[in-house]
Amino acid sequence: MSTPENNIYILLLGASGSGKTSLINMLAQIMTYKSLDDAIDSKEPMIPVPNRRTEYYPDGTSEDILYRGFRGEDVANERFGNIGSSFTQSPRMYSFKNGNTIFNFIDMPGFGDTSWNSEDEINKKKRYAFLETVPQIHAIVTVVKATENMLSQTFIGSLDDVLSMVPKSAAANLIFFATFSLGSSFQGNLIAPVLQRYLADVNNKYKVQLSLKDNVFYIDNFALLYLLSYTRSEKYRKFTDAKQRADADLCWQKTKEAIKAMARKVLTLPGIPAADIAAFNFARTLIDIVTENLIKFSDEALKLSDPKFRAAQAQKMQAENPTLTTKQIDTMLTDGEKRFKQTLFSVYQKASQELLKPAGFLKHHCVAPMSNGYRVRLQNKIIQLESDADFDGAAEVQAELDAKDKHNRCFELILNNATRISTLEETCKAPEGLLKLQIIGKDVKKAFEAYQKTVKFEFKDTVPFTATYPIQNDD
Ligand SMILES: Nc1nc2c(ncn2[C@@H]2O[C@H](COP(=O)(O)OP(=O)(O)OP(=O)(O)O)[C@@H](O)[C@H]2O)c(=O)[nH]1
Ligand SMILES: [Mg+2]
Repeated sequence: MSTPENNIYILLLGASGSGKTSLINMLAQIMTYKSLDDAIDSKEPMIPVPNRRTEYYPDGTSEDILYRGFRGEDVANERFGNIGSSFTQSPRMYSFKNGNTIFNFIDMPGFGDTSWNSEDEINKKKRYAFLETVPQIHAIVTVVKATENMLSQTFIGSLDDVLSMVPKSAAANLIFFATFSLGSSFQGNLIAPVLQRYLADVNNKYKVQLSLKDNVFYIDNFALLYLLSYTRSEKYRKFTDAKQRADADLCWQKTKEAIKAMARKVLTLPGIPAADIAAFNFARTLIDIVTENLIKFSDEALKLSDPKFRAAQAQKMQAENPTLTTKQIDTMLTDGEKRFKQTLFSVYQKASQELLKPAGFLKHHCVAPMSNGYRVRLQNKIIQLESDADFDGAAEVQAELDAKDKHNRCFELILNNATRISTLEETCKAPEGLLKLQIIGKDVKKAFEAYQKTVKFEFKDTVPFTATYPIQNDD
Protein backbone atom coordinates (compact mmCIF):
# COMPACT_ATOMS: atom_id res chain seq x y z
CA MET A 1 0.00 0.00 0.00
CA SER A 2 1.17 3.50 -0.71
CA THR A 3 1.53 5.93 2.12
CA PRO A 4 0.10 9.43 1.68
CA GLU A 5 3.69 10.73 1.39
CA ASN A 6 3.94 9.00 -1.98
CA ASN A 7 1.25 11.16 -3.48
CA ILE A 8 2.54 13.79 -5.86
CA TYR A 9 0.07 16.40 -7.10
CA ILE A 10 0.64 18.11 -10.42
CA LEU A 11 -1.59 20.95 -11.52
CA LEU A 12 -2.07 21.44 -15.27
CA LEU A 13 -2.88 25.02 -16.22
CA GLY A 14 -2.87 26.94 -19.48
CA ALA A 15 -4.93 28.40 -22.27
CA SER A 16 -7.85 26.45 -23.63
CA GLY A 17 -6.65 24.12 -26.39
CA SER A 18 -3.02 24.10 -25.30
CA GLY A 19 -3.09 20.31 -24.83
CA LYS A 20 -3.51 19.64 -21.09
CA THR A 21 -6.09 16.89 -21.49
CA SER A 22 -4.24 15.28 -24.38
CA LEU A 23 -1.14 15.21 -22.19
CA ILE A 24 -3.01 13.03 -19.66
CA ASN A 25 -3.94 10.54 -22.38
CA MET A 26 -0.41 10.65 -23.78
CA LEU A 27 1.00 9.92 -20.34
CA ALA A 28 -1.26 6.89 -20.02
CA GLN A 29 0.22 5.44 -23.26
CA ILE A 30 3.77 6.00 -22.14
CA MET A 31 3.10 4.34 -18.81
CA THR A 32 1.42 1.35 -20.47
CA TYR A 33 3.47 0.64 -23.58
CA LYS A 34 7.18 0.57 -24.20
CA SER A 35 6.90 2.06 -27.65
CA LEU A 36 4.40 3.31 -30.20
CA ASP A 37 4.82 -0.04 -32.01
CA ASP A 38 3.76 -1.89 -28.86
CA ALA A 39 0.80 0.42 -28.37
CA ILE A 40 -0.32 -0.11 -31.96
CA ASP A 41 0.15 -3.88 -31.75
CA SER A 42 -1.99 -4.02 -28.61
CA LYS A 43 -4.92 -2.42 -30.50
CA GLU A 44 -5.93 -1.15 -27.03
CA PRO A 45 -4.87 2.42 -26.38
CA MET A 46 -5.25 3.39 -22.71
CA ILE A 47 -7.57 6.37 -22.78
CA PRO A 48 -8.51 7.69 -19.32
CA VAL A 49 -10.07 10.88 -20.74
CA PRO A 50 -12.76 10.74 -23.46
CA ASN A 51 -11.43 11.92 -26.78
CA ARG A 52 -13.18 12.73 -30.02
CA ARG A 53 -11.34 13.87 -33.09
CA THR A 54 -12.23 14.38 -36.68
CA GLU A 55 -9.76 13.17 -39.25
CA TYR A 56 -9.80 14.83 -42.67
CA TYR A 57 -8.61 12.69 -45.57
CA PRO A 58 -6.99 13.57 -48.90
CA ASP A 59 -10.08 12.27 -50.78
CA GLY A 60 -12.15 15.06 -49.23
CA THR A 61 -13.95 12.87 -46.70
CA SER A 62 -13.76 13.06 -42.93
CA GLU A 63 -14.41 10.72 -40.06
CA ASP A 64 -15.12 11.05 -36.33
CA ILE A 65 -12.95 8.98 -34.04
CA LEU A 66 -14.34 8.60 -30.53
CA TYR A 67 -12.91 7.02 -27.40
CA ARG A 68 -15.20 7.09 -24.39
CA GLY A 69 -12.53 7.11 -21.66
CA PHE A 70 -12.35 4.97 -18.53
CA ARG A 71 -15.63 6.30 -17.18
CA GLY A 72 -18.28 6.48 -19.86
CA GLU A 73 -20.15 9.30 -18.13
CA ASP A 74 -17.01 11.48 -18.36
CA VAL A 75 -17.80 12.07 -22.04
CA ALA A 76 -19.94 14.98 -20.88
CA ASN A 77 -16.90 16.58 -19.24
CA GLU A 78 -15.13 17.12 -22.55
CA ARG A 79 -16.99 19.41 -24.90
CA PHE A 80 -15.95 18.60 -28.42
CA GLY A 81 -15.64 20.87 -31.38
CA ASN A 82 -17.25 23.87 -29.76
CA ILE A 83 -15.03 26.67 -30.94
CA GLY A 84 -14.70 29.46 -28.45
CA SER A 85 -15.36 27.46 -25.32
CA SER A 86 -13.21 25.34 -23.13
CA PHE A 87 -13.03 21.65 -23.98
CA THR A 88 -12.71 20.42 -20.39
CA GLN A 89 -15.75 21.47 -18.39
CA SER A 90 -14.78 20.62 -14.84
CA PRO A 91 -11.50 19.86 -13.04
CA ARG A 92 -10.66 16.14 -12.84
CA MET A 93 -7.83 14.32 -11.18
CA TYR A 94 -6.09 11.34 -12.81
CA SER A 95 -4.11 9.24 -10.34
CA PHE A 96 -1.34 7.29 -12.03
CA LYS A 97 0.17 4.69 -9.73
CA ASN A 98 3.86 4.34 -10.57
CA GLY A 99 5.29 1.70 -8.23
CA ASN A 100 5.28 3.38 -4.83
CA THR A 101 4.51 6.82 -6.14
CA ILE A 102 1.12 8.08 -7.23
CA PHE A 103 1.31 10.95 -9.69
CA ASN A 104 -1.97 12.81 -9.41
CA PHE A 105 -2.46 15.00 -12.47
CA ILE A 106 -5.12 17.65 -12.08
CA ASP A 107 -6.63 18.59 -15.42
CA MET A 108 -8.23 22.01 -15.22
CA PRO A 109 -10.57 23.76 -17.66
CA GLY A 110 -8.39 26.09 -19.72
CA PHE A 111 -8.23 29.84 -19.55
CA GLY A 112 -10.70 31.17 -22.07
CA ASP A 113 -9.80 32.53 -25.45
CA THR A 114 -12.82 33.80 -27.28
CA SER A 115 -15.13 32.92 -24.39
CA TRP A 116 -14.77 36.04 -22.34
CA ASN A 117 -18.08 35.81 -20.57
CA SER A 118 -19.59 33.99 -17.60
CA GLU A 119 -18.00 30.66 -18.58
CA ASP A 120 -14.63 32.17 -17.76
CA GLU A 121 -15.85 33.20 -14.35
CA ILE A 122 -17.38 29.80 -13.57
CA ASN A 123 -14.22 28.01 -14.67
CA LYS A 124 -12.19 30.22 -12.34
CA LYS A 125 -14.45 29.32 -9.43
CA LYS A 126 -14.24 25.63 -10.32
CA ARG A 127 -10.43 25.73 -10.43
CA TYR A 128 -10.14 27.27 -6.99
CA ALA A 129 -12.90 25.13 -5.51
CA PHE A 130 -11.15 21.99 -6.74
CA LEU A 131 -7.91 23.09 -5.10
CA GLU A 132 -9.70 22.99 -1.76
CA THR A 133 -10.14 19.22 -2.22
CA VAL A 134 -6.39 18.62 -2.72
CA PRO A 135 -3.86 18.58 0.13
CA GLN A 136 -0.75 19.77 -1.69
CA ILE A 137 0.62 20.81 -5.04
CA HIS A 138 4.14 19.77 -6.05
CA ALA A 139 4.22 21.27 -9.50
CA ILE A 140 2.25 23.89 -11.35
CA VAL A 141 2.64 22.89 -14.97
CA THR A 142 1.92 25.65 -17.44
CA VAL A 143 1.03 24.13 -20.78
CA VAL A 144 1.82 26.37 -23.75
CA LYS A 145 1.90 25.70 -27.47
CA ALA A 146 5.47 25.64 -28.80
CA THR A 147 4.13 27.31 -31.94
CA GLU A 148 3.26 30.47 -30.00
CA ASN A 149 5.86 32.82 -31.50
CA MET A 150 4.47 36.18 -30.47
CA LEU A 151 3.58 37.71 -27.18
CA SER A 152 -0.04 38.10 -28.23
CA GLN A 153 -2.47 39.64 -25.78
CA THR A 154 -4.34 36.35 -25.48
CA PHE A 155 -1.15 34.49 -24.69
CA ILE A 156 -0.11 37.06 -22.09
CA GLY A 157 -3.60 36.90 -20.61
CA SER A 158 -3.45 33.15 -20.09
CA LEU A 159 0.08 33.32 -18.61
CA ASP A 160 -1.06 36.10 -16.27
CA ASP A 161 -3.93 33.89 -15.20
CA VAL A 162 -1.49 31.10 -14.36
CA LEU A 163 0.75 33.41 -12.35
CA SER A 164 -2.21 34.70 -10.38
CA MET A 165 -2.35 31.15 -8.95
CA VAL A 166 1.36 30.77 -8.16
CA PRO A 167 2.65 31.47 -4.64
CA LYS A 168 5.94 33.39 -4.59
CA SER A 169 7.38 30.66 -2.40
CA ALA A 170 6.56 28.17 -5.15
CA ALA A 171 8.50 29.85 -7.98
CA ALA A 172 10.56 26.65 -8.27
CA ASN A 173 7.39 24.58 -8.57
CA LEU A 174 6.39 26.37 -11.76
CA ILE A 175 7.22 24.25 -14.80
CA PHE A 176 6.53 24.80 -18.50
CA PHE A 177 5.38 22.16 -20.93
CA ALA A 178 5.50 23.14 -24.58
CA THR A 179 3.09 21.04 -26.68
CA PHE A 180 2.98 20.90 -30.51
CA SER A 181 6.82 20.79 -30.48
CA LEU A 182 7.35 18.56 -33.54
CA GLY A 183 7.47 21.57 -35.87
CA SER A 184 10.24 23.20 -33.84
CA SER A 185 12.26 19.97 -33.53
CA PHE A 186 11.55 19.75 -29.81
CA GLN A 187 13.53 22.89 -29.19
CA GLY A 188 12.48 26.28 -27.99
CA ASN A 189 13.44 28.27 -31.11
CA LEU A 190 10.01 29.83 -31.26
CA ILE A 191 8.55 29.69 -27.79
CA ALA A 192 11.62 30.16 -25.57
CA PRO A 193 12.37 33.79 -26.54
CA VAL A 194 8.69 34.63 -26.13
CA LEU A 195 8.53 33.07 -22.68
CA GLN A 196 11.85 34.61 -21.72
CA ARG A 197 10.60 38.08 -22.58
CA TYR A 198 7.41 37.53 -20.68
CA LEU A 199 9.21 36.20 -17.59
CA ALA A 200 11.74 39.06 -17.64
CA ASP A 201 8.81 41.49 -17.47
CA VAL A 202 7.16 39.54 -14.68
CA ASN A 203 10.40 39.25 -12.69
CA ASN A 204 10.91 42.96 -13.01
CA LYS A 205 7.34 43.95 -12.23
CA TYR A 206 6.70 41.60 -9.33
CA LYS A 207 10.23 41.24 -7.96
CA VAL A 208 10.36 37.47 -8.42
CA GLN A 209 12.87 35.17 -10.06
CA LEU A 210 11.09 32.89 -12.44
CA SER A 211 13.39 31.06 -14.77
CA LEU A 212 13.27 28.82 -17.81
CA LYS A 213 16.53 27.09 -16.94
CA ASP A 214 15.97 23.29 -17.11
CA ASN A 215 12.36 24.19 -16.82
CA VAL A 216 10.74 23.85 -20.25
CA PHE A 217 9.82 20.40 -21.47
CA TYR A 218 9.12 20.01 -25.17
CA ILE A 219 6.52 17.44 -26.13
CA ASP A 220 4.06 16.65 -28.89
CA ASN A 221 0.87 14.73 -28.35
CA PHE A 222 0.76 13.81 -32.03
CA ALA A 223 1.90 10.26 -31.13
CA LEU A 224 -1.37 9.90 -29.22
CA LEU A 225 -3.47 11.29 -32.05
CA TYR A 226 -1.77 8.97 -34.54
CA LEU A 227 -2.33 5.99 -32.25
CA LEU A 228 -6.00 6.81 -31.71
CA SER A 229 -6.78 7.18 -35.38
CA TYR A 230 -4.57 4.31 -36.54
CA THR A 231 -6.14 1.81 -34.13
CA ARG A 232 -9.70 2.82 -34.93
CA SER A 233 -9.80 3.58 -38.60
CA GLU A 234 -9.05 1.53 -41.65
CA LYS A 235 -9.26 4.64 -43.76
CA TYR A 236 -6.64 6.39 -41.63
CA ARG A 237 -4.34 3.39 -42.00
CA LYS A 238 -4.85 3.55 -45.75
CA PHE A 239 -4.01 7.24 -46.02
CA THR A 240 -1.23 7.57 -43.49
CA ASP A 241 2.32 7.28 -44.75
CA ALA A 242 5.81 6.40 -43.52
CA LYS A 243 6.64 10.06 -42.84
CA GLN A 244 3.70 10.39 -40.46
CA ARG A 245 4.68 7.20 -38.70
CA ALA A 246 8.26 8.46 -38.30
CA ASP A 247 6.90 11.74 -36.90
CA ALA A 248 4.67 9.86 -34.46
CA ASP A 249 7.62 7.68 -33.36
CA LEU A 250 9.74 10.78 -32.78
CA CYS A 251 6.92 12.44 -30.83
CA TRP A 252 6.56 9.36 -28.66
CA GLN A 253 10.29 9.19 -27.94
CA LYS A 254 10.78 12.89 -27.24
CA THR A 255 7.62 13.18 -25.15
CA LYS A 256 8.63 10.14 -23.11
CA GLU A 257 12.06 11.65 -22.41
CA ALA A 258 10.53 14.97 -21.44
CA ILE A 259 7.95 13.39 -19.15
CA LYS A 260 10.59 11.29 -17.42
CA ALA A 261 12.77 14.36 -16.88
CA MET A 262 9.76 16.24 -15.56
CA ALA A 263 8.82 13.38 -13.20
CA ARG A 264 12.35 13.25 -11.80
CA LYS A 265 12.34 16.99 -11.26
CA VAL A 266 8.92 17.02 -9.62
CA LEU A 267 10.03 14.32 -7.16
CA THR A 268 12.63 16.77 -5.80
CA LEU A 269 10.15 19.61 -5.28
CA PRO A 270 8.56 20.30 -1.91
CA GLY A 271 4.76 20.32 -1.82
CA ILE A 272 2.95 23.60 -1.31
CA PRO A 273 -0.35 23.55 0.60
CA ALA A 274 -3.11 23.80 -2.01
CA ALA A 275 -5.08 25.90 0.51
CA ASP A 276 -2.47 28.65 0.06
CA ILE A 277 -3.37 28.88 -3.61
CA ALA A 278 -7.10 28.71 -2.93
CA ALA A 279 -6.68 31.58 -0.45
CA PHE A 280 -5.55 33.89 -3.27
CA ASN A 281 -9.01 33.72 -4.73
CA PHE A 282 -10.55 34.44 -1.35
CA ALA A 283 -8.34 37.51 -0.83
CA ARG A 284 -8.94 38.72 -4.38
CA THR A 285 -12.69 38.25 -4.06
CA LEU A 286 -12.77 40.31 -0.88
CA ILE A 287 -10.94 43.18 -2.54
CA ASP A 288 -13.12 42.86 -5.66
CA ILE A 289 -16.39 42.96 -3.74
CA VAL A 290 -15.40 45.91 -1.57
CA THR A 291 -13.89 47.98 -4.40
CA GLU A 292 -16.98 47.34 -6.54
CA ASN A 293 -19.20 48.67 -3.77
CA LEU A 294 -16.94 51.62 -3.04
CA ILE A 295 -17.09 52.56 -6.70
CA LYS A 296 -20.87 52.12 -6.75
CA PHE A 297 -21.37 54.46 -3.79
CA SER A 298 -18.78 56.96 -5.01
CA ASP A 299 -20.83 57.17 -8.21
CA GLU A 300 -23.91 57.76 -6.05
CA ALA A 301 -22.07 60.56 -4.26
CA LEU A 302 -21.12 62.13 -7.60
CA LYS A 303 -24.73 61.94 -8.69
CA LEU A 304 -25.74 64.03 -5.66
CA SER A 305 -23.95 67.06 -7.09
CA ASP A 306 -25.37 66.62 -10.58
CA PRO A 307 -27.69 69.65 -11.27
CA LYS A 308 -30.28 67.48 -13.05
CA PHE A 309 -30.45 65.04 -10.16
CA ARG A 310 -30.65 67.92 -7.68
CA ALA A 311 -33.46 69.55 -9.59
CA ALA A 312 -35.46 66.31 -9.59
CA GLN A 313 -34.86 65.86 -5.86
CA ALA A 314 -35.87 69.46 -5.18
CA GLN A 315 -39.11 68.95 -7.08
CA LYS A 316 -39.90 65.85 -5.05
CA MET A 317 -39.16 67.63 -1.76
CA GLN A 318 -41.27 70.59 -2.77
CA ALA A 319 -44.19 68.32 -3.63
CA GLU A 320 -43.90 66.55 -0.28
CA ASN A 321 -43.58 69.77 1.69
CA PRO A 322 -44.86 72.86 -0.20
CA THR A 323 -43.88 75.25 2.64
CA LEU A 324 -40.16 74.76 1.93
CA THR A 325 -38.41 77.59 0.12
CA THR A 326 -36.01 76.98 -2.75
CA LYS A 327 -33.17 78.17 -0.56
CA GLN A 328 -34.12 75.78 2.27
CA ILE A 329 -34.29 72.87 -0.16
CA ASP A 330 -30.96 73.82 -1.63
CA THR A 331 -29.35 73.94 1.82
CA MET A 332 -30.89 70.58 2.75
CA LEU A 333 -29.59 68.98 -0.44
CA THR A 334 -26.12 70.46 0.04
CA ASP A 335 -26.00 69.32 3.67
CA GLY A 336 -27.22 65.85 2.72
CA GLU A 337 -24.59 65.59 0.05
CA LYS A 338 -21.89 66.72 2.46
CA ARG A 339 -22.95 64.22 5.13
CA PHE A 340 -23.08 61.36 2.65
CA LYS A 341 -19.66 62.21 1.28
CA GLN A 342 -18.17 62.52 4.76
CA THR A 343 -19.55 59.15 5.84
CA LEU A 344 -18.43 57.60 2.58
CA PHE A 345 -14.96 59.02 3.08
CA SER A 346 -14.75 57.49 6.53
CA VAL A 347 -16.04 54.17 5.11
CA TYR A 348 -13.41 54.42 2.41
CA GLN A 349 -10.69 54.90 5.01
CA LYS A 350 -11.91 52.04 7.19
CA ALA A 351 -12.35 49.73 4.19
CA SER A 352 -8.87 50.55 2.91
CA GLN A 353 -7.49 49.71 6.32
CA GLU A 354 -9.29 46.36 6.41
CA LEU A 355 -8.35 45.56 2.83
CA LEU A 356 -4.68 45.90 3.69
CA LYS A 357 -4.98 42.41 5.16
CA PRO A 358 -6.01 40.54 1.98
CA ALA A 359 -3.90 42.95 -0.11
CA GLY A 360 -0.83 42.38 2.07
CA PHE A 361 -1.41 38.66 1.77
CA LEU A 362 -1.74 38.73 -2.03
CA LYS A 363 1.08 41.17 -2.65
CA HIS A 364 3.61 39.29 -0.60
CA HIS A 365 2.55 35.72 -1.27
CA CYS A 366 1.32 35.60 -4.85
CA VAL A 367 3.47 36.11 -7.97
CA ALA A 368 0.80 38.15 -9.78
CA PRO A 369 -1.57 39.63 -7.19
CA MET A 370 -3.93 40.91 -9.89
CA SER A 371 -4.87 38.81 -12.88
CA ASN A 372 -4.95 40.49 -16.25
CA GLY A 373 -6.51 37.65 -18.22
CA TYR A 374 -10.13 38.71 -18.15
CA ARG A 375 -9.24 42.25 -19.18
CA VAL A 376 -7.29 40.96 -22.17
CA ARG A 377 -10.22 38.81 -23.21
CA LEU A 378 -12.56 41.79 -23.03
CA GLN A 379 -10.20 43.72 -25.30
CA ASN A 380 -10.07 40.86 -27.78
CA LYS A 381 -13.83 40.56 -27.74
CA ILE A 382 -14.16 44.24 -28.70
CA ILE A 383 -11.79 43.80 -31.64
CA GLN A 384 -13.76 40.76 -32.72
CA LEU A 385 -17.13 42.48 -32.46
CA GLU A 386 -15.90 45.57 -34.25
CA SER A 387 -14.83 43.49 -37.22
CA ASP A 388 -18.18 41.73 -37.32
CA ALA A 389 -20.61 43.81 -39.38
CA ASP A 390 -23.75 42.00 -38.17
CA PHE A 391 -23.10 42.43 -34.53
CA ASP A 392 -22.66 45.72 -32.79
CA GLY A 393 -22.32 44.71 -29.16
CA ALA A 394 -18.85 46.29 -28.98
CA ALA A 395 -20.08 49.33 -27.02
CA GLU A 396 -21.48 47.07 -24.33
CA VAL A 397 -18.22 45.21 -23.93
CA GLN A 398 -16.34 48.53 -24.03
CA ALA A 399 -18.47 49.71 -21.08
CA GLU A 400 -17.54 46.53 -19.22
CA LEU A 401 -13.88 47.10 -20.05
CA ASP A 402 -14.07 50.71 -18.78
CA ALA A 403 -15.67 49.51 -15.56
CA LYS A 404 -12.98 46.85 -15.23
CA ASP A 405 -10.23 49.44 -15.71
CA LYS A 406 -11.73 51.70 -13.07
CA HIS A 407 -11.96 48.74 -10.74
CA ASN A 408 -8.36 47.69 -11.48
CA ARG A 409 -7.07 51.17 -10.65
CA CYS A 410 -8.69 50.94 -7.20
CA PHE A 411 -7.34 47.42 -6.76
CA GLU A 412 -3.86 48.61 -7.68
CA LEU A 413 -4.07 51.51 -5.24
CA ILE A 414 -4.95 49.14 -2.42
CA LEU A 415 -2.08 46.83 -3.39
CA ASN A 416 0.34 49.76 -3.48
CA ASN A 417 -0.65 50.73 0.04
CA ALA A 418 -0.17 47.21 1.37
CA THR A 419 3.37 47.51 2.64
CA ARG A 420 3.00 45.00 5.44
CA ILE A 421 2.97 41.22 4.89
CA SER A 422 -0.19 39.72 6.31
CA THR A 423 -0.97 36.15 7.16
CA LEU A 424 -3.68 33.84 5.91
CA GLU A 425 -5.35 34.02 9.35
CA GLU A 426 -5.54 37.80 9.20
CA THR A 427 -6.92 37.59 5.66
CA CYS A 428 -9.59 35.12 6.77
CA LYS A 429 -10.62 37.52 9.51
CA ALA A 430 -10.87 40.53 7.20
CA PRO A 431 -14.57 40.02 6.36
CA GLU A 432 -15.55 40.60 10.02
CA GLY A 433 -14.74 44.31 9.78
CA LEU A 434 -15.77 44.68 6.14
CA LEU A 435 -19.29 43.33 6.57
CA LYS A 436 -19.94 45.81 9.37
CA LEU A 437 -19.00 48.93 7.42
CA GLN A 438 -21.53 51.73 7.14
CA ILE A 439 -23.18 52.39 3.75
CA ILE A 440 -21.51 49.51 1.85
CA GLY A 441 -21.59 46.79 4.58
CA LYS A 442 -25.00 45.35 3.63
CA ASP A 443 -24.16 45.04 -0.06
CA VAL A 444 -20.72 43.63 0.69
CA LYS A 445 -22.34 41.01 2.92
CA LYS A 446 -24.81 40.03 0.20
CA ALA A 447 -22.07 39.70 -2.43
CA PHE A 448 -19.85 37.77 -0.05
CA GLU A 449 -22.64 35.32 0.80
CA ALA A 450 -23.36 34.84 -2.90
CA TYR A 451 -19.65 34.09 -3.47
CA GLN A 452 -19.61 31.53 -0.67
CA LYS A 453 -22.69 29.84 -2.06
CA THR A 454 -21.56 29.52 -5.66
CA VAL A 455 -18.20 27.95 -4.90
CA LYS A 456 -19.82 24.69 -3.80
CA PHE A 457 -19.30 22.40 -6.78
CA GLU A 458 -19.59 18.63 -6.83
CA PHE A 459 -16.45 17.03 -8.24
CA LYS A 460 -16.14 13.46 -9.48
CA ASP A 461 -13.68 11.07 -7.82
CA THR A 462 -10.20 10.75 -9.17
CA VAL A 463 -9.67 8.39 -12.13
CA PRO A 464 -7.19 5.68 -11.05
CA PHE A 465 -4.71 3.96 -13.30
CA THR A 466 -1.71 1.70 -12.71
CA ALA A 467 1.41 2.14 -14.79
CA THR A 468 3.21 -0.80 -16.32
CA TYR A 469 6.26 1.36 -17.01
CA PRO A 470 6.76 3.89 -14.19
CA ILE A 471 7.75 7.27 -15.56
CA GLN A 472 10.24 8.08 -12.85
CA ASN A 473 12.42 5.05 -13.71
CA ASP A 474 15.23 5.02 -16.26
CA ASP A 475 14.89 2.55 -19.10
N1 LIG B 1 -0.59 18.00 -33.18
C1 LIG B 1 -0.86 18.17 -31.90
N2 LIG B 1 -2.14 18.33 -31.50
C2 LIG B 1 -2.37 18.50 -30.18
C3 LIG B 1 -1.33 18.50 -29.22
N3 LIG B 1 -1.88 18.69 -27.99
C4 LIG B 1 -3.21 18.79 -28.19
N4 LIG B 1 -3.53 18.69 -29.51
C5 LIG B 1 -4.87 18.86 -30.10
O1 LIG B 1 -5.36 20.15 -29.70
C6 LIG B 1 -6.72 20.11 -29.34
C7 LIG B 1 -6.93 20.60 -27.90
O2 LIG B 1 -6.30 19.74 -27.03
P1 LIG B 1 -6.78 19.49 -25.52
O3 LIG B 1 -5.85 18.50 -24.93
O4 LIG B 1 -8.22 19.17 -25.45
O5 LIG B 1 -6.54 20.95 -24.90
P2 LIG B 1 -6.81 21.45 -23.40
O6 LIG B 1 -5.64 22.24 -22.99
O7 LIG B 1 -7.19 20.31 -22.54
O8 LIG B 1 -8.06 22.44 -23.63
P3 LIG B 1 -9.14 22.90 -22.51
O9 LIG B 1 -9.74 21.70 -21.91
O10 LIG B 1 -10.12 23.73 -23.27
O11 LIG B 1 -8.40 23.73 -21.54
C8 LIG B 1 -7.18 18.66 -29.54
O12 LIG B 1 -7.79 18.58 -30.80
C9 LIG B 1 -5.89 17.87 -29.52
O13 LIG B 1 -6.00 16.71 -30.32
C10 LIG B 1 0.02 18.34 -29.68
O14 LIG B 1 0.99 18.35 -28.91
N5 LIG B 1 0.18 18.18 -31.02
MG1 LIG C 1 -8.84 19.95 -21.44
